[in-house]
Amino acid sequence: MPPSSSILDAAFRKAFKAVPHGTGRIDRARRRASLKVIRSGAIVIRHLRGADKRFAKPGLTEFEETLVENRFGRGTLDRSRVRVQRAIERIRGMSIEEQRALRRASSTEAFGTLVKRFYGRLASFVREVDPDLMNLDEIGRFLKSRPQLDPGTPTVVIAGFPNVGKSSLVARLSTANPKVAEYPFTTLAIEVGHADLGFDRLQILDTPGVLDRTSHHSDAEIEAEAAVEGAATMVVFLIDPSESCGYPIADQERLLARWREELPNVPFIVVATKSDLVKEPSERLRVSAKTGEGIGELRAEIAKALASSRPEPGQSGATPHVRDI
Ligand SMILES: Nc1nc2c(ncn2[C@@H]2O[C@H](COP(=O)(O)OP(=O)(O)OP(=O)(O)O)[C@@H](O)[C@H]2O)c(=O)[nH]1
Ligand SMILES: [Mg+2]
Repeated sequence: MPPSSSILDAAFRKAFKAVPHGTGRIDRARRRASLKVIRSGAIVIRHLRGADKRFAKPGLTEFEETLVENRFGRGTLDRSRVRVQRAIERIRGMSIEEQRALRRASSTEAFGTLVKRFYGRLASFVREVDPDLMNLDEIGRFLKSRPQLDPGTPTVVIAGFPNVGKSSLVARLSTANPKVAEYPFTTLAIEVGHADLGFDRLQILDTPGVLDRTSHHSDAEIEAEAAVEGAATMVVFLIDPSESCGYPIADQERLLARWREELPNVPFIVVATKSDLVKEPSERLRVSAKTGEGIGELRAEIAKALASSRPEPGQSGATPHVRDI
């Protein structure tokens, strides 16, 4: 059943029950008609506002915004919101116009015709936004199913190709206990862990592996990209030089280069993982989630990067990014 059907059903049912006061037959009939217009319009507006409420002030966090954009397409949410808001305005205007017309009319037939006309136009306005109401409902349910991030807490996103050891590292660094397995795409959705670096509580996000390609992203990859693009205070990017993950170093480096270019303001720490498997030295921090090598240094690097990305006291940069249309 399209959303408009239940909205209109509720509006017409309640409006029908309007009990007018007043003296004289014509006066009562006019008031009854007027009440039907006011009530049905108000009920529809309440429902439309309710559909938009989730997205109204204070708005989505940058992570949610990126997630919705990557998943549903750029502008989809804003277009639907604008159409619903426009429908609200039109219904409000139409209700005022119709009440004016009712005041001028003088027969019960004329009242009946005006109410019928109002109901017809109301129904067509609401049906027009059916696809938008469905969009808003779907996007709302999608966001509800995603992990809730605290936009005020610094967020370290652990990212990289599939199977490079992201979940193993997250388990070392945080309270999270993500699944680790020897095959790629074990992690399919973001998982949130918490850590304490002594001065600050952090959110540490384990993300699904991402392949370096610009189209045909899976839902898991979309989620990881949204975390990197929309939630990260900083990114810890893992490169597996042992290639035991199953992917060549060159491909992993390309993804890193692309993200760095796309996100020039986000600090990246690049880590060479599985150092217990690799003899060669590296200019990058060598870390092993297996033996614990490099974990202390990584914690210190994260703390340093966060301290330098922190805004000066008094600057407003610490407030989470929120936006409304
Ligand atoms: N030898 C060694 N193996 C590791 C290390 N870290 C992870 N592994 C192994 O690498 C495989 C993948 O580890 P995960 O932590 O699941 O990797 P991931 O990057 O989260 O994988 P996806 O979620 O599939 O993207 C598992 O078999 C781990 O045991 C390490 O430091 N040394
Ligand atoms: Mg994983």
